Parts: sequence; C-alpha cells; structure tokens
Amino acid sequence: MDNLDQLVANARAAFAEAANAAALEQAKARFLGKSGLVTEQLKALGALAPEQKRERGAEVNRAKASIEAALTGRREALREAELAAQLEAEALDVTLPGRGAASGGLHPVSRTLERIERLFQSIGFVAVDGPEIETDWHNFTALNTPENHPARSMHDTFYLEGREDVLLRTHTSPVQVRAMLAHVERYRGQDPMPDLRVIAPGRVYRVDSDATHSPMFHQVEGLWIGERVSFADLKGVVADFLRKFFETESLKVRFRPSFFPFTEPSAEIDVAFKGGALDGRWLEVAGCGMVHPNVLRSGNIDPERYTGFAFGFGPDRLTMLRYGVNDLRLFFEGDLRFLSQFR
Ligand code: 2NL
Repeated sequence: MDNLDQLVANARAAFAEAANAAALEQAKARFLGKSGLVTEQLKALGALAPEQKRERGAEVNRAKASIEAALTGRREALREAELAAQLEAEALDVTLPGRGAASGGLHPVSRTLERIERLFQSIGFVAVDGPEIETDWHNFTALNTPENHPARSMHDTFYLEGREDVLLRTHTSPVQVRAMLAHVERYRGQDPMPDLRVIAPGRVYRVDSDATHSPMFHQVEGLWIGERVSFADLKGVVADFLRKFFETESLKVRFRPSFFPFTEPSAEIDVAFKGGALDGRWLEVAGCGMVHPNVLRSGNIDPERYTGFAFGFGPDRLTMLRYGVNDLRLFFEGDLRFLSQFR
C-alpha cells in the first residue's frame, strides 16, 4: 500500500472515530484543511517534473476525492444517528386515547339561583343586588324590627368589630329597601308610580352552624309593589313559581299563618310532593306576607296609596330538595367528588 492509500485509510479511520459533528470537522481539518495532510501532498507536486506532476497530481486528486466522499458519508451517518436518537427520545404513541379536557360546571346552588332568577324574570321581575356589609338601619330598622328584637343581638348577627351600626346582612331584604328608595327617586313626579318588581338573590350571614345551618347561606327575596297588589297575587305568583321550579304540576302548596316584623299579615309557605320518598309530607320552603306599612314608609312609599307583597326563599334548602341532598354542609365544603355530580 503506497502512502496515498495509507492516507485515505487513515482519513476513513479518523472520520469513523469522530463521534459527533464537531469531532468530524476537526478530523476534516487534519486532512483537508489549509495545512492538512492532503494539501501537503498537493503542495509537494510543485517540486516534481511536468510528466511526474501530471501522474502524481491525478493520484493525489483521486485520493482527495475519496477522502471527501468518506467525509460526506460520515456526515450523513452522524445526522441520521442524531435524528434516530431524537425520534427515540421524543417518541409519541399517537394510538393512545386522548386525555380529554375536564369541563367545569356551576355550583348546584348557583344553578338554583339562576333558575329562580330566570323564572321570576319571565313574569317581569328584575334581579338586583347590594352590599353584604350593611348598615343596621337597612338590615333591621327599615324592616320594622324592634330595637330589642333577638335577631339584633350579637348571638345571632355578625357585627363588624367595635361597631354596632354595621353588620353582615342577615337577609337580602336590605337590597329591596334600597330598591324601593331608588325606584321612588327614579319615578318622582310620575303618578301613579309604576309597579316595582324585584328579586334579590345573594349570600347572607347568621351566627348559626350545624348539619342544617351554615353561618353563610343563600336567600332569594322577592317584592312586588303597586296600586292594588293583593295577598291573592302573592299566592298565585308563589304557587306558580314553585310548580315550575320543581317541574311538578301536582305539587301541593299551602300558606300557614305566621309572623315577621316586616309583613302583615305573614305566612309560611309549605309544599308537599306527590310520590317519591317525601310523598305527602309538608315541607316549609319560604316565608311571605303583605309588606308592613312601616316598611313601605321606610322606602318613601305611601302605604295609603300602594300595597305590596314580599317573600323569602332559602335556595340552599330548595337545592337539597330538588337534588335529594341530605346535608347542607356538602354545598360549602368544596369537595369535588360531591360538586362534580352536578355538572
Ligand atoms: C323567610 C322569610 C321573608 C320577607 C322575607 C320582605 C322584604 C321587604 C319587605 C317585607 Cl323589603 N318583607 N321580605 C318577607 C317575608 C318573609 O323571608 O323565612 N325566608 C327564608
């Protein structure tokens, strides 16, 4: 084997040994670079006689061509190996089933609130809201609650620290007091004042906590004030609502005399389902009554001219009845095993 064959063999071996592109470029420089071994052979041609130069030149060029071919071959092989390694490392099994996108859902009590709003909106009620931190005037005084009423005590109501005139609202009635004042203001000078029809859904707070009471719970109150609004209207509106809410025309609804400071006369509303686990049992679902004249006066409304009815539902309780839930606390613990059943 003459020195050119040896040179080609050495180059092949050096390229084969290069484990990556950088090492291969270094090996290339050793043979084909400016002062590489092949270049050295080409330079040496200058010292030869013309006849020898032609012959030797052709041999050196053949050797150079095979070294370049070996280099190209090795480059290709390294690129393929790199791609193969990448494909192996980033392997994807496209036949695996998809994970799917988990979808959220509304809280069951939110669903009930929206359902109640929708049903009352369909008969002309407007949903209103207001502050959860209220004045003692809007929450109690305007609603005809006597100064010494037990609901005003610190045992029953959360007061802000160091204040006896600011509290967490115990019902959403103060929102309706604000709605009366705003309505009168808005239609000042118009005679008669148009009817006021509002419902006030929202969070309310009382000092109370056991299996059937949470210190935070929900309420939806409703109010209809106009020139000749009667107890008969109250019965029709509420009974219609309850039958639509529970999707049972056979639902029995009864009004049982009761007492609230803010209504006179007042009643509790009971329902009885036909069939099912609760068949025929009377269940209390709301309180209601004709708005007390003192409450109308607090709203700047003349009780000699206008009358109205009001009612208050517990949507937490309505949700329990509608979905058959037996513990109120499940709604407020945030356990997804429970909540995701309502999606
Ligand atoms: C209940 C009782 C009730 C009202 C709420 C009301 C509001 C105004 C004027 C008069 Cl602005 N009354 N609200 C009336 C009767 C009963 O709720 O047991 N709720 C769960």
